[in-house]
Amino acid sequence: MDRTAIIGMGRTGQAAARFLLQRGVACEGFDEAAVKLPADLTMAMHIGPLQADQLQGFSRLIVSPGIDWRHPALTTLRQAGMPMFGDLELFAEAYHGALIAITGTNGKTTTVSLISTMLDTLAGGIEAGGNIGVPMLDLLGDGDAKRTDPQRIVLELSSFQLERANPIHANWAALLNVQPDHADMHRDMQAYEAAKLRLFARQGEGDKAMLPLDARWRALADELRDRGVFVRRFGMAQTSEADAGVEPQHDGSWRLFWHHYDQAHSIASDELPAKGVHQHLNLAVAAQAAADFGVSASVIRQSLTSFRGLPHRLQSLGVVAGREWYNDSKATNPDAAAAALQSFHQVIWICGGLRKGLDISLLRDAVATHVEQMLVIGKDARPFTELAAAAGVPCRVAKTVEQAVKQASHAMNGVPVLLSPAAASQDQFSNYMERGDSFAAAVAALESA
Ligand code: UMA
Repeated sequence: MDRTAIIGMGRTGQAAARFLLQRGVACEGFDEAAVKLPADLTMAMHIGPLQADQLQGFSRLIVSPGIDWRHPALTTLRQAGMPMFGDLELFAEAYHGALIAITGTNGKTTTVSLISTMLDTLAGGIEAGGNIGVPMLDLLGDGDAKRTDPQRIVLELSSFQLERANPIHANWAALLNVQPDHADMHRDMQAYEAAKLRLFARQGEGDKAMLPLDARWRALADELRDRGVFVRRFGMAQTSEADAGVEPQHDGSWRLFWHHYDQAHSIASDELPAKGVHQHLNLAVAAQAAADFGVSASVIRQSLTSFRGLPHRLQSLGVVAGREWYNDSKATNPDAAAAALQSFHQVIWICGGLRKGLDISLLRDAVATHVEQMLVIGKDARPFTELAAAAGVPCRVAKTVEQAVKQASHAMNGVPVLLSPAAASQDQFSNYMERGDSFAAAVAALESA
């Protein structure tokens, strides 16, 4: 009998189990930590370190994205020929509607959220899922036609999801950027990039691909064009040089633009509540996707001017104790923090956490130019104090978010404070959201102090 082992019983594993059980496939769950399954899910569970031996009798494995693909037990089984995939493989086999897929190191969730908002105004709407937090298999019907599949789906795809599926077919696919991240989970930067580029491997005639304008992606753009893909480019450019992006103006501001066929549409940066060029580039990609699916310019404009940005992404917490506070806890890698720092003239920067093997020295110039003072949180402060010394910026080790907020509030001038850690949160928190919430609570506590 066909039996599937589901490795990792978090959100992805539970959705995969539900999906397979609804379709009559026998499955058992494996997790290295104790997991409490929801009442609607009844299945055999195995808790404890993953061992190749105990998985040998299964016909295939479905592996959650957070489990290292190079886990010794998985490597042994793969070498022995065991079929092994992630949830994206099951999704791609089952879904036949219109698929928009977004990948990249930074900015995916913002882009997917806005695409979802804009395309939801069309008849038939759209559903959003994947790395954004809703398991993609939860978006699909229940297998016996009582609930049908959505007409359109937009997926946020991580390198972990892409690497563990055969190449999928997306009708509209975008790569936002590839910047150093997850060095602890991929063999090297090439492997990380290769995982992301799998997104385009099955695109062809009639599909659209959106790529950054930099020369680095020119060869890929040419290759896709040769296969008949309609290639769009985005970046900081004149409207005549790119399909979408931000166009710098003489006064230092910029205009976000996108195209509807040959006609350029644009909107001034100061009309957009979300802050930062890097966010506006993501918004421009979303606008282009929406235009390509037939959303009118007026609806796109309305969505852009009412989009305040997502929590934990350069999110203003308002003026408290005489200065503005920004929560950018989602900046879990150096490039994300660099983009945030560049959005300010001068800032008090709260940073630090779990470095995931990433090199933070690339932040030196941004720190030297935009940071007045550094306050370091997290268990291993050393790389950050060394960065401060290299950039010539005063630095204190605050250890906790609460201490950092207290120390920042004592700074003499009204310079804004930015939490943009350039590191993951798991040394002190369960995730970046909990870290951002602690920051917001500590800032709010200043008001009552
Ligand atoms: N587990 C093990 N052994 C391990 C690691 C994990 O047994 O070595 C178990 C854990 O005990 C847990 C389960 O596996 O029970 C967790 O699985 P998971 O980490 O894959 O988490 P899910 O809850 O399935 O969430 C995943 C994504 N998580 C990761 O990719 C790490 C979520 O993205 C995603 O929203 C969700 O699927 C739905 O699609 C989060 C994320 O941090 C937001 N993504 C990374 C990022 O954005 O940087 C890629």
